[in-house]
Amino acid sequence: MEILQNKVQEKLGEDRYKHSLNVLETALKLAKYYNIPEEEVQIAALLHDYAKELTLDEVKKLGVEHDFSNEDNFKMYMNLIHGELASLLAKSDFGIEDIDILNAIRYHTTGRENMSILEKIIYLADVIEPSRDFDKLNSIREMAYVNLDKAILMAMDSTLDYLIKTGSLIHIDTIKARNYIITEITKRLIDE
Ligand code: DGI
Ligand code: FE
Ligand code: FE
Repeated sequence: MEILQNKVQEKLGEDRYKHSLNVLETALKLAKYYNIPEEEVQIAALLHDYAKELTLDEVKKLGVEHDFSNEDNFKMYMNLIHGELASLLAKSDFGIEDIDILNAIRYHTTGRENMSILEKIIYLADVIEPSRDFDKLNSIREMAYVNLDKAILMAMDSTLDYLIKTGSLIHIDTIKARNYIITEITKRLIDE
């Protein structure tokens, strides 16, 4: 794990490395609370943003193609695909084969339908780690230890608010993930 941590430190600027350690710390707390094995959480948390500072050439080499014709496009797509890129690198550079870990890394930005507990923990830890600061964050932090799905829905709503305010394109996985969680929450209300 130390080797992994050092490689992440080499690859990322200081702030993003600190963010990764914060996500690690937050994810481990959630993992303990929800009885998830530590090792998977550690790997996924440390690597989730591993690809975020890749250059255009490095992204092209990994074979993930989008319209990178200008700087703004590249930035937007990097926001959306750095999870996918990191999951590719987790496999090729670190030999990670565990599909749950790879999915947690891959879908940490948008979420997706039917997320595993590991995926949910990484998604949420990324949003609520101690250096984050936005409206409603404290209520999401509290909800994280009451109802994981409800906390994720709140986090998704905040992200959507932000995306709408900034006129951003909304990824279909973001919508699908939110619809799925709402359905789950509603189902559980009916079951109870
Ligand atoms: O990598 P981080 O900054 O730790 O966090 P992240 O991977 O959750 O999110 C990266 C950025 O992606 C953040 O500014 C929000 C944005 N994002 C999340 N969902 C969508 C999105 N951007 C667009 N355009 N569409 C989405 O659906
Ligand atoms: Fe990220
Ligand atoms: Fe992150």
